[in-house]
Amino acid sequence: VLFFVTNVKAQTYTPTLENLKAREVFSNDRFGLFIHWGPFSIPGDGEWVMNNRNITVKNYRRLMDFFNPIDFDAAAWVSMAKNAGMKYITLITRHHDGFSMWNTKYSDFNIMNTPFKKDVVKLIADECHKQGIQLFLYYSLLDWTREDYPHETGRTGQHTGRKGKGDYASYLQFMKNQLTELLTNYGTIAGIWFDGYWDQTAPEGTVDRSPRINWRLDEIYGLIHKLQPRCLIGNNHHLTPFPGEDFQMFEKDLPGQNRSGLSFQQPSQQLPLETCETMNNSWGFNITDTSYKSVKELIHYLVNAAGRNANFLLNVGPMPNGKIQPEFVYTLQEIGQWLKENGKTIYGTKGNIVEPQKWGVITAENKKLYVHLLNVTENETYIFTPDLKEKIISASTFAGGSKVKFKQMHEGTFIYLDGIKTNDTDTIVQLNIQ
Ligand code: FHN
Repeated sequence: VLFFVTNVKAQTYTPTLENLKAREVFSNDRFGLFIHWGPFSIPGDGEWVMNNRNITVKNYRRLMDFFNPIDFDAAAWVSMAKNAGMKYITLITRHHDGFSMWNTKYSDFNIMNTPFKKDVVKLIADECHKQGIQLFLYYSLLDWTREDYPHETGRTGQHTGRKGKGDYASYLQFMKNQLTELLTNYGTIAGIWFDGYWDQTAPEGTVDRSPRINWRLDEIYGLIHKLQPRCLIGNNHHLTPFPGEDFQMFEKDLPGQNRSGLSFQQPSQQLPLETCETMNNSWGFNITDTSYKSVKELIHYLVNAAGRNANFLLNVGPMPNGKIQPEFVYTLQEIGQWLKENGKTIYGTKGNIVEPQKWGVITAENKKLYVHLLNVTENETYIFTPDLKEKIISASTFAGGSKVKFKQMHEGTFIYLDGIKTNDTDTIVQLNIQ
C-alpha cells in the first residue's frame, strides 16, 4: 500500500488504442526468444559473474577489451528464432553490470569502446525489422558500476569498489536519456522489459516489499508511452503489476505457481502474461552448466504457459564468439518442428478454459478447444475434464483427425483414449464446440 502512495503518482493509466492492439498481438504470439549477451559472456560463468566473484568495477571494465564476437551474425540469430516458431525477441541492452550494448552518448561503458565497435542493438533491430519479428528491449534498473546508482541501499555493491551513496536524480535522468535513445534510434520497439527493481526492496518473501528509493516509475513509463505509445511495458519486479505496465511477467514460474520463489503475485485477468525460463540453469553463457532441459520439457513449458494464458520467453546465452551453442540450436530447431505441426493449437489461443489438470491443459480458439494430454500413460483409457461450458459437437485427434469418443455430462466430460494413437510429447484432442 505504501508503494502506491510513495512511488506511483499516476494511479490511473489509460492505454491508447494502439497499445491495446499491441497487447493483443503480443498475447497471440505466445513464444519469444530471450537473449542474455554481453561482456559478461566472456568468463563463461553466467551474467552475475561480477557480483558472484566480487569483481571490482575497475577490473570488470577490462572485459571491454576482449569483447570481439567475430562469428556474430544477427541475421542467423533472427532466422534461428523464426525457425523455432518464435514471434518476438527480447534482447538485453544493458544488464546489471551496466554495460550498454548500443552506441550510447550517456556512458562510455558501451559496445563502441570494445574491439567489436558495432552497435549490437542496431544490428539486431535492423534484422528484426527486416525479417518481420518484434523486438523487445531488456533494460536493467539496477546498476553495479555507476556511481550515481544508490547501491548502498541495495543488496549488491559492497564488493565493487564504488564510493558514495549515489544520486538517484542523476541516475534517473541517465536512464531517461538512454531509454530515449533506444526508443528513438531503432525503429519500432514492441516493448521494454525492466529488471532489477527488486534490488531496492526487502528480500524476497518479506511481507513489506515497498522500495527503499522512489524509482519514479511513473516518469519513466510516461516517457516511454509518449515516445512510442504502443510500446508495451513489463517490469520483472516479481510483484503485482503497477499502473503504467502493459503486461505481467513471471520468472521461472508458470503464472500462479511460484515454485522458484520469485513471483509474489497472482496472475492478472486483464494484462497479457509472460513467463521466462532458461535452457539450462543459466541466463548468460555458462561453460560448466550442462543441465540442458529436454525438447519435451520445453514444449511442455510452452503448452503449460499457453494453457494458463501466458507467453513463453525462452532464453539463450550466446557464447563470446557470437555463436549460440549447438545444444540450444538443436533444441530450438526441434521445438520449431513441433510448432510447424501443432502451432495452430498454441498461437492465438486463449488459456484458462478449465483449471490445469494432472493430464495437461486446454487451449481455445474460436469454436475449437484443444485438449493437450501431456501426462497420460498407455494404460489410461480416459481422461476427465471438469465443467466445460460449451456443448461439444465432435472430437478428433488433432494429428490425423481420427474420431475420439467422449461423454459430456453435467459434472464434466469424459474423453476416451482407447484406440487413439498417443504421442509421447503431447497428444492433442480437438473438440469442436457449438
Ligand atoms: O538478475 C536477473 C537475471 O540475471 C536474469 O536477467 C533474469 C531474467 O529474468 N532476471 C533477473 C532476476 O530476477
